[in-house]
Amino acid sequence: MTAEIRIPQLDTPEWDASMATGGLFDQWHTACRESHGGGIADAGDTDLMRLGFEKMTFLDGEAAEKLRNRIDQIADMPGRLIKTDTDQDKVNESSDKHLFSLLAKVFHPQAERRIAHYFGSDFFVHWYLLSRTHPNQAPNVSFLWHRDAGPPTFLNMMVYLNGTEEHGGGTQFLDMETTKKLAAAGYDYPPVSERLSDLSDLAGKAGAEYNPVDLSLAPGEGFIFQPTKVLHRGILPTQGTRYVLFLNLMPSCCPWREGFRRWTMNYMESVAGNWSPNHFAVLAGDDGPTVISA
Ligand SMILES: O=C(O)CCC(=O)C(=O)O
Ligand SMILES: [Fe+2]
Repeated sequence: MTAEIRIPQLDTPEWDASMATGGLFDQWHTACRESHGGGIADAGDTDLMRLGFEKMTFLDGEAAEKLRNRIDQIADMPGRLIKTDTDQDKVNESSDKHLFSLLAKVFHPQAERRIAHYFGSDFFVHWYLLSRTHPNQAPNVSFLWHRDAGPPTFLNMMVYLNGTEEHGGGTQFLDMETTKKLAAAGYDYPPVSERLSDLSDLAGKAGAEYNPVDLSLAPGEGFIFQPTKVLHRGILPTQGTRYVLFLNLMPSCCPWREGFRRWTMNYMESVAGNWSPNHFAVLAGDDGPTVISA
């Protein structure tokens, strides 16, 4: 491959610009598109492209229940449960075999096609998170309306492992158009302390629709969404624990199965703090773009 990706030194103005449009992450994406050579046009006009989020079934009920039990099982092992101040429990899956077979189920042909269509290239799983959220907690920052920071085009996936009927929680989205109107009215990337749980007043002033759908989900169903382009927020569970698998997806120059082999998937502790250029050279291998570090 001829494409060249130059990684600037961290903590320089060049690095700060790496996530801007046309910056390092976009350059990587362009190189991935080129190496893919097109040929993924059949996903058509999807909710993911039109609205910025899409509901989909990722796992069957049995697989969802198995994973939910696995979270409890890991959480019971000494030293494996990571508690946060908001009572969202997190666990790390240390078995690559388990992770790989889980991903092979989640990325069934329809899901894989949607994602490849969105990126116009292959993709890889940058990080994952297995989480348990207990009811009646004070909302943390993800449970108030926000957009995620990070490179412009990444995707997040959430797979609900137990149904919304069981826990009363969920995730709400506002589509890209509404999100744009609210940004123009001042609700763009508000500081965490100014995030709101209700945007109806602001939407009224902005001439935007405010009708976040509260979508009920069965075990194994979930969302794929553009977190930098759509306002979203978690809804805390009210009557039971909410079990969710999160995946963070980025463009890649090789298929996710190969990417899994090349890139040691991070377990994600802090979403916003995890952006780094570490994956570029690893994913590129000998056959991808040339990655040059400063
Ligand atoms: O926990 C949720 O429902 C929301 C998660 C979220 O904000 C995200 O994945 O970016
Ligand atoms: Fe988010």
